Amino acid sequence: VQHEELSLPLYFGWFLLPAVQEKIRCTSMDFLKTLDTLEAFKKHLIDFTGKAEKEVDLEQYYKANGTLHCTTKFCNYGKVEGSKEYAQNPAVRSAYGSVFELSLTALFVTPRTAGARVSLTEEQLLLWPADAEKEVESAVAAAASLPQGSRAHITLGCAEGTEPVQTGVDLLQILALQKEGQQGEPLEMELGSLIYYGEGRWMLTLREPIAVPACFSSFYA
Ligand code: 2AM
Repeated sequence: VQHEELSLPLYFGWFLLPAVQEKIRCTSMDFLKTLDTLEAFKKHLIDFTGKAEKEVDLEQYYKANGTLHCTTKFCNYGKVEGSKEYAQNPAVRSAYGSVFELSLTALFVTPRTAGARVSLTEEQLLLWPADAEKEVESAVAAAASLPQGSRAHITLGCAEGTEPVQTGVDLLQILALQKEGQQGEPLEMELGSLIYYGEGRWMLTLREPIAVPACFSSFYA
């Protein structure tokens, strides 16, 4: 039994194929560069800096961490509840190693994280843990009532001292605000429409979703 537990990974997820990693990093950098120069963004700079008049270079602000991926189940080598059940789920076992097409439908930033929203298909939702949205209930009251898969995302970068797990929480928070109908004037940009949700939270809904091939697998080291 102990042996089985040792074989569980740090997490399961979809890993972007090498050829698209670079493309998504570029798209992300372009977005940050554009955001940084917008008057609307500059008006709310204090959300990021804590001080008026201070500048921020968004391209330097977020630190990338490793291979771009969309986590499905965080297992922490079996320490997380439901890890073993997830690994043994027939849907998970049969999908393991195959390539899926993920659809990126929005880009978002907060003073803590930068990420891309992933909109999962019915087939992809079979690999999504039932409790993923409820896990963060305490952090985001309304998140519990968001549809399954709402938390799906790719972390593009984290501010100094922020752990990547925060990206999904930030996304759920924005979606909860969206659901409550709290949105300002959308700013129409080349890639889509940008909305400010207060407290440094910005989301760009893409006019054309970006399709990326990604391999369903797991990460150990
Ligand atoms: P991410 O999915 O938001 O990027 C290793 O830390 C990976 O597992 C990261 O990709 C990270 O966040 C994700 N992760 C870490 N802790 C987690 C948790 N408690 N729940 C879900 N995902 C987690």
